[in-house]
Amino acid sequence: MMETNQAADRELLRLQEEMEQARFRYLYESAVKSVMEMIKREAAFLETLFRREILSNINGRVKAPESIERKLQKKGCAVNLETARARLNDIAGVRAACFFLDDVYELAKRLKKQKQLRFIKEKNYIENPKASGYKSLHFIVEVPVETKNGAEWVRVEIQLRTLAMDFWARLDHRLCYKKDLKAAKSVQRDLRKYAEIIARVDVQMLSLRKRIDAI
Ligand code: 0O2
Repeated sequence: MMETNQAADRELLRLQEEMEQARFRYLYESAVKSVMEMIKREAAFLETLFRREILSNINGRVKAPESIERKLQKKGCAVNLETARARLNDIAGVRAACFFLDDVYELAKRLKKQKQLRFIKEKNYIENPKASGYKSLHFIVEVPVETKNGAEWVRVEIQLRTLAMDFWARLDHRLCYKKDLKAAKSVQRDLRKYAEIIARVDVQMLSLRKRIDAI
């Protein structure tokens, strides 16, 4: 048991060292920055077009070595950077929240027109929420990062959602996500119920905005 723990510690240490390498940091930090700038630019375009604020908040990150280790172990993969780059789609991640539901889709439409993005995969957890109640629109994209050998396409996970969905997801993340609460059925049930309540309010706020727009 002790030997297993020591081997896992060594793997994590090596992963941390690999992730500290300048080339890796440059590629993934540039990819995050580039996608964030693109989203902000497209949101600004929509703000001018619709004359209202679109983007509530946006953030980006390169996944921490401990989270990469956990995810690789969950998938039954070896813990090293090469496997992580091959098997994980979200080493680089950008999350953006819009005030209203229709703006999430408008923003997604604008992003799909970007020549600088290759769309690899789409998961619509707004239409098909996760069992937890989680709602969000996910895209796996690739974005070019300039290197001395030409452009390298780096994968980034984009999560787009409303401010209300973001509120639920952030609280869930703090309270439950990744904790083993499988036994606590009532916690799961309540979280799902609150996600549904929030979703109803989201739709009502959108129809209120449309009524106000029409006045
Ligand atoms: P963290 O800490 O947020 O980064 P894939 O290989 O893309 O098919 P993956 O990566 O499991 O499979 O993709 P999935 O399930 O589409 O999206 C995973 C991410 O969505 C998570 O990343 C969370 O950010 C978010 N997410 C999914 N389910 C929930 C949930 O129930 N609650 C909350 N709060 N967030 C959720 P990570 O790496 O798990 O976590």
